[in-house]
Amino acid sequence: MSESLSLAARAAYILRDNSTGLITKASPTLYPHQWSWDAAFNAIGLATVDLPRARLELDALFAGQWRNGMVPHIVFDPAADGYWPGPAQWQCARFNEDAPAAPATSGIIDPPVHAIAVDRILAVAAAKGGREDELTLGWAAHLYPKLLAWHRFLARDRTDKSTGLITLFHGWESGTDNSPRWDIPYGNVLVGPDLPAYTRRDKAHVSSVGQRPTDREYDRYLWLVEEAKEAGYDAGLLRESGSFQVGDVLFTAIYAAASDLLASFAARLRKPDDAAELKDYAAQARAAVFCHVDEASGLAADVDLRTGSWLRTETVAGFAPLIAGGMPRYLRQRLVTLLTGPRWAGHPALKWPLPPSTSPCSPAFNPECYWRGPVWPVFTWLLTWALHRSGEHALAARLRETSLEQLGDETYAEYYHPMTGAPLGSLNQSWTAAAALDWLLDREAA
Ligand code: 2M8
Repeated sequence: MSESLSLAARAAYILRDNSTGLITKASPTLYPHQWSWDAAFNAIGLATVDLPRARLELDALFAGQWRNGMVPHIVFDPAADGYWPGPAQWQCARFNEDAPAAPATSGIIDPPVHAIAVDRILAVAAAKGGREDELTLGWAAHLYPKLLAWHRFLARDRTDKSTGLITLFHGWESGTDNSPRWDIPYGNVLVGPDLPAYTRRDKAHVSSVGQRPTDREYDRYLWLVEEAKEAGYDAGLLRESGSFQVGDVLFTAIYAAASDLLASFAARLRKPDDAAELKDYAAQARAAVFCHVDEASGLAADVDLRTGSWLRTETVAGFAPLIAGGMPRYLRQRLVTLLTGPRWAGHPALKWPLPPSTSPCSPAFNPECYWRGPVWPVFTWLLTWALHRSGEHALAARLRETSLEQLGDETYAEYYHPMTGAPLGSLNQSWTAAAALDWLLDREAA
């Protein structure tokens, strides 16, 4: 079997094995439920091998959408156990009348990559043509109002008026949970004595606990869940009471790109008013990201909304402007040079020239720990997608090929040690397999 075939077969097998028949678990044991942004990436990978399952993946996720348009970061599988905090901790339907009684969900959000996924799925279906193309187009038209409600929710409930950035009330909402980008705002989260007792379940699923966040971090994570419940999962109340409030440049950039794509789809559906509204969201979000580029480093900076300070830690989220798209060429060149240079993918100590989650030059860099240093293939995929979109095809192809080399051990790990190349976190992680499948399709098309 050729190397590509073997990689593809194993990746497809992982996605099949992680399926419950309805959803794809984010990973076999560490994350036995459906995560929102994982589902979107997984659907992209599934589209390459099984279009009906790609469609089902997003349908199942949107079954958990709240009446106010919010797409929760987890839709729980009632048959799965072993993940904490689960439905009993979130109790969303009890605290917020917009939450569905079933399926049970979490009460916070994930980055809005869904319209990006729909766009990719439509492209794969169009290349196939025939009945699958027709079915997929019909499916996307049916999903469209739900996507629009989701984007409207983010514009209405989560856009910060002063910075234009999307506001997050929990680090989990960024998807980059313990990234050092959040160290300062988390330092101001004071855990009260009434934090409920809990037992972590995640540490049992990794080869060393140093790969996961610390217990101190988990206290804060749970504390913020308690705060959110107290506020009835209401963004207006959380703006008054939340002890963690940040403007996230990466989330906002993803929102800009996804709103652009959804606007194009709205135009295709002959909904010019929606298209104009979505274009507006995209333009405002993009402008907010560009306004937060730190002149000295060239990277975009998040904002601690409780103090107004910019958060300048060198994390991969700083490349948000590349993801937002629409950058003037000279600014894009500057970011591309930075991305491939010695502070990032060109750092001499790296096993592969791929961007780690935190720059090895940053004092916060930890090569083994979760979002504090390892390379995340799914994030590299997002960068290759964005680079293609902005015409940087050669670099996108280089990162794709290097990533496929990285995945050559076929462990499909959640993240990798940037210096040794060791697989870390969960093995057989769905979104890593999904990224590989899309890269392989892209390689074939090249
Ligand atoms: C990780 O986050 C969850 C909490 O949401 C966890 O650690 O329990 C993050 O990497 C997040 O981005 C991802 O969506 C999730 C499932 O893969 O795992």
